[in-house]
Amino acid sequence: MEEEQLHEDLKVFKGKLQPQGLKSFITVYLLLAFSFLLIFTLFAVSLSRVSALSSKLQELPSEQNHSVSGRDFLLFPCGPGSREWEYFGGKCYYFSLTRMSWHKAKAQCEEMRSQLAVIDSYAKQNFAMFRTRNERFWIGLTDQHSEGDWEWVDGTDYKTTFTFWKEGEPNNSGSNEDCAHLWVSGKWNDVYCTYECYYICEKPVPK
Ligand SMILES: [Ca+2]
Ligand SMILES: [Ca+2]
Repeated sequence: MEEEQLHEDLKVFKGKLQPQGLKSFITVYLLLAFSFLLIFTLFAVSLSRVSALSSKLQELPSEQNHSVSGRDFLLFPCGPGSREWEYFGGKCYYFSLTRMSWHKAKAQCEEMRSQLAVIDSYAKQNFAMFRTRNERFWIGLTDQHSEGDWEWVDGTDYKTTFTFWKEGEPNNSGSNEDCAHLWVSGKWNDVYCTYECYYICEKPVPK
């Protein structure tokens, strides 16, 4: 009898214990699931932050490059790859180191995607004069097509534009002087076109 009673009590005890055990198991399971979810969420957030930081880091060199090119533009507005070109008044100028005839100089400038300089203002004359002191330099001015009718190579109207001829020039000496250059004083002189002297090329600032 006592044994039967013991079995009965055990059944009652198990019956009471089982739902509580199940509850605990579900609670633990839910806690675990919640923890996994939390860890996963934290991991995902961290990953997205790392990814954002990495893309920002990738942007940094390009910003740096931009500032370098900006600095280069300030130092070399005519392009860091062509430092022999000098900037003045929104244009770039090349002062040659070799001497040649006017036509060869004209072709040489064109080969460098430029033209013989058109001195159309006193400011530009001053700039050119300062750079060419004591040497002769061709400019883009000729009367080869019609004696006395001076023409700028870019079609700038000669008659209404600035001039800076040396006293007594142009004199077409020997009836053979059809090309203009800056004389040693910086003032203009007409001379025969096959004369060999330095030359000034001019081009817009590269974009
Ligand atoms: Ca002439
Ligand atoms: Ca002359």
